[in-house]
Amino acid sequence: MGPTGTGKSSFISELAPGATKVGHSLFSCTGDVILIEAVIDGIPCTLIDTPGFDDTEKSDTATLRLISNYLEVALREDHLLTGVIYLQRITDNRVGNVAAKNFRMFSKLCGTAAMRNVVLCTTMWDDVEEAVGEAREKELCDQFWRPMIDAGATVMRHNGTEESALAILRHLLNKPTIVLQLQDELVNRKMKLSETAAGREVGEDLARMMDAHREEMETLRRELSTAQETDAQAIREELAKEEEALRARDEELQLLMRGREVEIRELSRRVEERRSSGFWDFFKTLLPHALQILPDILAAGRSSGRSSRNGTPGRRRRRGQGNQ
Ligand SMILES: Nc1nc2c(ncn2[C@@H]2O[C@H](COP(=O)(O)OP(=O)(O)O)[C@@H](O)[C@H]2O)c(=O)[nH]1
Ligand SMILES: [Mg+2]
Repeated sequence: MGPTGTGKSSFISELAPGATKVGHSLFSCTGDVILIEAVIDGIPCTLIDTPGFDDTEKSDTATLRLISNYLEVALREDHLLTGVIYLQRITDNRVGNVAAKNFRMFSKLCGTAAMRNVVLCTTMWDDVEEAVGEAREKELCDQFWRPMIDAGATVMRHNGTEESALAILRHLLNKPTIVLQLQDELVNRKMKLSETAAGREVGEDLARMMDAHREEMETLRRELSTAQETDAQAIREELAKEEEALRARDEELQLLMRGREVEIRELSRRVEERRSSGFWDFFKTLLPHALQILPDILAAGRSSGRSSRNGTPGRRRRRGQGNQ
């Protein structure tokens, strides 16, 4: 998770080369929660790419609905999460509004109980002087990220290489699975999305923005009542813009309140479809790995009879370029 442009899809591509092109999306008609199968140290994994809460195409409500639909179905289907990675660019010289909002949403979504399975990860280290990056990282750890670190989250760096992406995955892979706060609220406590901590955050943001639009419209109406005809047209245009913005926020609020039963049913159906074609998917996922370890298996076969620790099929081998 994390704001747009922090390197989420690139991170996944390091682990599953070409994945963003061949990524298996359950959600092609609804957007951007994308599941990518990969094999890490011989363990089949699903990497989940999510949109940030700053998408130019989608409102925060739409983004939250996408993510919560996925999380709800995943828990219902017993597809539990092992870890969550939050990305932040180390090249950003301060935590701006966008990053702050994304981090707020992230913490409301995860909840403190899941923090031991969270990695707070800085990216783009190749684009910053080490000393500058270190000072920023310290500031993040001392201030912004402090509560999550205190609750058990780990801070790691990703320098854009496969090795560093793998190190982060390995840190998470063997942990016990977790249920995120949003999953617990939606599935176990049967809350509506608007009642969850993440939903309330988006709702409060919307309410604040709607108040600001109403106040601005009030001011413009007062100005209009005393304005000369020469200024009146410009004021009316501004008023129309504010009205339109207020209507858009109101629609977003309605979307936040709206039930998700139809979307959840549709998503569950697709998960079921995917499961029934699961053998082929699983086979396709394992195939590159199987080809990679084949020479080891053959070598182990040839030397069978001799004691052969070397024959352990490639557990720590790196993915070769030929697998893309
Ligand atoms: N310099 C540098 N650029 C990166 C790195 N990771 C990603 N990028 C670039 O940052 C941009 C955004 O990356 P992307 O993976 O699409 O981010 P997302 O929006 O979070 O999925 C792309 O142009 C990437 O090529 C990195 O480690 N170093
Ligand atoms: Mg992306």
